[in-house]
Amino acid sequence: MDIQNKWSPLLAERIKNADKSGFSQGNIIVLDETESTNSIAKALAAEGASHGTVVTAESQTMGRGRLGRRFESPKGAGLYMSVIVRPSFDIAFAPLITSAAAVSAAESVEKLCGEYTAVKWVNDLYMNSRKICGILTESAINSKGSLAYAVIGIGINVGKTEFPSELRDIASSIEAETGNIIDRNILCGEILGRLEYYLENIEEKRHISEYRRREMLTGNHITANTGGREVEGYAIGINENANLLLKLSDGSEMVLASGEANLCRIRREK
Ligand code: BT5
Repeated sequence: MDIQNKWSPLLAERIKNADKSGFSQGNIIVLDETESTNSIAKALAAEGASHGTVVTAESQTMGRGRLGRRFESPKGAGLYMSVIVRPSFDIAFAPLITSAAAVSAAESVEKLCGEYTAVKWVNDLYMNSRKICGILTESAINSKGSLAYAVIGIGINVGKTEFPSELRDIASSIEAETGNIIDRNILCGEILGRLEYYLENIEEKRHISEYRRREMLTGNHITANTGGREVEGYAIGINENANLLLKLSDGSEMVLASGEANLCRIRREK
């Protein structure tokens, strides 16, 4: 079946209608193919594009993850979106943007497909132990040291697709996990509404309780790479700043602000 027949195309007008909050104010750009929606959004932000501007694409040839990693973005099968935000809040709250986006995306996915959607610290969404979404926030600081803008990039695997062999056991899609084909325009609109709410309330950290509830490393032995250092420990939970709290084997506690963490499959806590 032709991809474009199976999945309804992205349309700016339909995203606008689905964005009940009006966050984007109709500033929605839909591209067919691009290198990376984050790159386009960053260029637009540097030229002065307004708060809430959204860039989406049917496919990305160089979709980016963290640390220059690649995010597979096959045509029509995913929602690849980048949102420009010009926050009024203090830069001290900037590290909370990704967790606010993760909760916005998880709640939206779950609302539309009915399947529990977990968050894996710090920037991934999982369904049935497989990654269905990754988030990449990139920000720019102005000469006064405050946040000029941030670009929140969200990639969600919506339709069933063939991933490269190295991802076959790791990645999945909403359709593969639930059988549901959801409309990416509506998903995008749902995410925008929640994103606006959680960003507006970031100083009260309104999203943190939901982030905690969905976080899947908590209560498990994990390995983490932070600042180039490998550590192993028991994930106690998430603090108010969306940091991961780790208990090490010597009984000491460690607070991880960023990094990469994975379940330690051999030593699962009973
Ligand atoms: C991420 O990085 O997962 C963040 C991905 C952000 C993508 C969005 S799409 C819109 C916007 N435009 C962009 O250019 N980027 C953003 P990270 O945590 O570093 O994970 C990357 C790793 O996820 C890769 O090394 C693979 O192992 C795996 N991966 C790659 N493509 C995937 C996919 N489609 N689904 C699930 N896992 C994937």
